[in-house]
Amino acid sequence: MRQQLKSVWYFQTDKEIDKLDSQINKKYCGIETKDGCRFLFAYHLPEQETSSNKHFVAFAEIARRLKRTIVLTNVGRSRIRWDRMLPFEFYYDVETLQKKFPDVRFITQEEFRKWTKERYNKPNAIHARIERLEPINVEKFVKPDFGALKKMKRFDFAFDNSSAFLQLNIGDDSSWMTGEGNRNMLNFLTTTLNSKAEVVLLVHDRKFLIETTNPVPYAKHLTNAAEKVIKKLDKYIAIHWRMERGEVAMMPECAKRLVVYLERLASKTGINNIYLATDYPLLQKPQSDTFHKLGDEHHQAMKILNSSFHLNTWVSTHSLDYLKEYTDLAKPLEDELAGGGLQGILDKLILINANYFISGSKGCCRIRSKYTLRVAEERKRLFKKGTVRIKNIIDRW
Ligand SMILES: Nc1nc2c(ncn2[C@@H]2O[C@H](COP(=O)(O)OP(=O)(O)OP(=O)(O)O)[C@@H](O)[C@H]2O)c(=O)[nH]1
Ligand SMILES: [Mg+2]
Repeated sequence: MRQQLKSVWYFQTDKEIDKLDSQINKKYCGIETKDGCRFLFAYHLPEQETSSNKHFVAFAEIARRLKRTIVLTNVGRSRIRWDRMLPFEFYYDVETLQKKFPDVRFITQEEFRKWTKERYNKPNAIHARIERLEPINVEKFVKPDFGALKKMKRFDFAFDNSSAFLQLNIGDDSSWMTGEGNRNMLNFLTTTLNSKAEVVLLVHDRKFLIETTNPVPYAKHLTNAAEKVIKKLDKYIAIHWRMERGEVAMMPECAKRLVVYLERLASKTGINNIYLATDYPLLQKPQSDTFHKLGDEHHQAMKILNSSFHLNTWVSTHSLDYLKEYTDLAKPLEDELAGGGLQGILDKLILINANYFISGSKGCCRIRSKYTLRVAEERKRLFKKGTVRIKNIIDRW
């Protein structure tokens, strides 16, 4: 390939090279567009899965407004980021996302990477960072900061003196969370990102959303795996214990309180199956990569629970054993299962469908966890729809 590339450079005219590039564009963009390919690549979403998921939908909306193809950024260990090893479709149901955005074109990160590599004249790019700074809805041209971009050697972009590095100020949540503020923010982003560059590289500083964002649904292989557990357990009480940021010293006491709570609930409802979802390390590492303070108290708490009940978990139910079939992804999947990511999604789906859902009280867990709140939100939706198995939305032990 290198050889061929060289000979092309030495013996072809500019016009011929343009023609070759235009063929490459056609191969990856599918359609013959007057302007060639136009991509939006949100390459690093800073939050963990529950929030990043919604952020990605916001980027899809921006791609729609800009009439750009959106790159389906890789995923792994509960993040949506270019440097992760699993394809986007391993976490998410791309078909359903496509139905939500029928006029947006998608490209996998791998195909996008190949496009940048194959091009003779490398695609030109601009870089924009959405910041929660004031004055709001103001763009600033900033000094090129190649920071993370330098590490992205697997892609090839052309930055020249005219390549813009933009800082887009949207202010804090109160400026853009709802209503007119939200519409203004989106219009501002759409206008400022309306560039002729072939690639818009976009990052953001933690939070930004479109008002009515529903999350991207999860991949079919995960909903099927969850469905099997839900069917097998039939009636079950599910607990979400997000230990990170609970008070470490309180953990054993919290476990004792949970045992009492569960005994009462089981006898009141006649349901004895218990499913535990937690960020505690069921295998090697905590299942949240921001969970740094794992102490003896966490282990004691888990011992108390285990000695009181038979706890069903994603490990005990072997519900992710089928991932061994993906031999070409063996290494990233091994890393994933030792830490967190896919199992967090599976747990979430099982929690959503439990007959009873309980989570910790103040001090015992991360009480404002978006993960827990997302489960409650979805249960509420199912309850309102008349799903009979949902007996409560959320209670705290
Ligand atoms: N397997 C598993 N993983 C979990 C569980 N709870 C949290 N995690 C992991 O920890 C991550 C938590 O990140 P988020 O999804 O952002 O939720 P959160 O951190 O509770 O919410 P915020 O702090 O508000 O962002 C999840 O994505 C999972 O990977 C759980 O019950 N089971
Ligand atoms: Mg988080």
